[in-house]
Amino acid sequence: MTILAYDLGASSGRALLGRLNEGKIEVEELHRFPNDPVQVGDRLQWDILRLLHELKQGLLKVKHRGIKLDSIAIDSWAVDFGFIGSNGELLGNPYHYRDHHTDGVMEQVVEELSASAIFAKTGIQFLPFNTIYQLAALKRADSPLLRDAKHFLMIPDLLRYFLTGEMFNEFSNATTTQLYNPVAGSWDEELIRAIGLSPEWFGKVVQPGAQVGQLRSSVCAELGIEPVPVYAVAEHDTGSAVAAVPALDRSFAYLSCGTWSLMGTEVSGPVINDLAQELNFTNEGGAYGTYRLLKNIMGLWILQECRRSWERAGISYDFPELVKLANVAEPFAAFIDPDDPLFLHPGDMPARIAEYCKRTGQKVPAEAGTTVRCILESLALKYRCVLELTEQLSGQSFNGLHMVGGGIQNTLLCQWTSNAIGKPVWAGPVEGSAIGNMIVQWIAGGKLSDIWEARKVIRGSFPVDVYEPVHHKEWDNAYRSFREKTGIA
Ligand code: ADP
Ligand code: LRH
Repeated sequence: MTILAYDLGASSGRALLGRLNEGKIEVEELHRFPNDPVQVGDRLQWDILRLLHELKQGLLKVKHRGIKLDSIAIDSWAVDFGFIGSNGELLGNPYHYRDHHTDGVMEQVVEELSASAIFAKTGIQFLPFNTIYQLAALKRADSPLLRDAKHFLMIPDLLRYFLTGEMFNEFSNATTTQLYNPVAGSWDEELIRAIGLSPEWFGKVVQPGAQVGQLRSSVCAELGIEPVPVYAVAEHDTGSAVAAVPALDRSFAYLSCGTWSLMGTEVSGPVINDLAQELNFTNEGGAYGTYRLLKNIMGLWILQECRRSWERAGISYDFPELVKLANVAEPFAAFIDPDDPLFLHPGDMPARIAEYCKRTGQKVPAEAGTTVRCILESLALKYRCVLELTEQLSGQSFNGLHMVGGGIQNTLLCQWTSNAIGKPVWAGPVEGSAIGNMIVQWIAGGKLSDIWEARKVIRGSFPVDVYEPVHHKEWDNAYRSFREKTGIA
């Protein structure tokens, strides 16, 4: 049984072939492409049609290899969306969640509706780019999009619609909107109306594992291929990544490490209480009744954006080069809180890091190596902080941390994370989201029985690199100084 998983991250997309052979998963990367947003005037938008084009390139590569697919599924980053009009066509280009049109909107909505009411209904953390605030921003700007909208689709829903002609809202992504009520098990119409939108736009919510169509005839005719069933999976990439964590214990801590760092634990129902709200944890829906009790950490976005700044200045570094420079730079010279709002939007990130360090009375990193060291050490220390909060909130103590995602190729970050938390880090697999996408397709196709069997199979199929903590005393001292400099309590 050969299946295709499309995994679209905020920095790149890929199409991976998956085969299940004698209880082992074999994965082959067929197609990889950049996912570069485009600035149009004041707006930052996704190049959604280019992404569709790349999905088709993946299908052509399958065809040219003479492979017959049993099924296909798509996962992507969360919160972003498009609207379909009455003629079935996409209205406008989806906005990027880092666009400035949401500036100040979360604060206004929270003032009007109250944070505790929104959290009680949704269990979702307050992030300024959540779908609810993006939609409220469009409403407040009297966007023409809202006049013509008939259907609301998240990014994977939208791409799936382009491929199949069928419109569904997938559950895991729907929960990230902060408009879905996980206790009621439906869109929260009251909340949708409260921000001035129409509940009719929000469609039927399907669970990961549901078959949601097949490749439409126009796509098959254009590419010269046969129809293939298309499944819904945990279409939120973080949902797929956590489904692929090769944990043996039912209670485990994870860090999905890519553009974002998502850290938390898996729970069997949403944890909606005062402490979760106070600590700003989220309860995102996952596959097979699981929820992710987690916190967003700004993650390797800061490094990606530094790299882009240096590139603009004519200096090209790849990630391994940057990691090497960090490794030989002065340790613990300066710290940032990666989650400071200063770092959310695209821009001159090295200058912002310098600004942050100046503002907090620290030595200003002067070149690439010291800047990258500051980012990676600060991330590792922030991971310790969020792991402690996860333990506090879930009432558990974890004996180590699972890391998955492209960021685990940064072995220095994995080692420093272990040093910072004083516990082992188990790193793997790199392509967590794509593999999580695949296991739901296999469970739906009857090839695997459930998520726990799937996790065992993943464990037996991919290497897990173990990092044991070293120099923990130094990191412990650094943690104190990190908290002092950044003001993190
Ligand atoms: P996303 O899915 O959010 O687009 P990925 O999971 O692909 O992100 O992870 C991308 C990040 O992984 C990059 O920003 C970079 O920091 C890190 N990375 C990728 N390749 C390497 C490498 N060879 N060495 C070190 N870090 C790497
Ligand atoms: C990671 C991710 C994360 C969301 C963010 C928008 O790719 O899906 O879980 O918070 O992107």
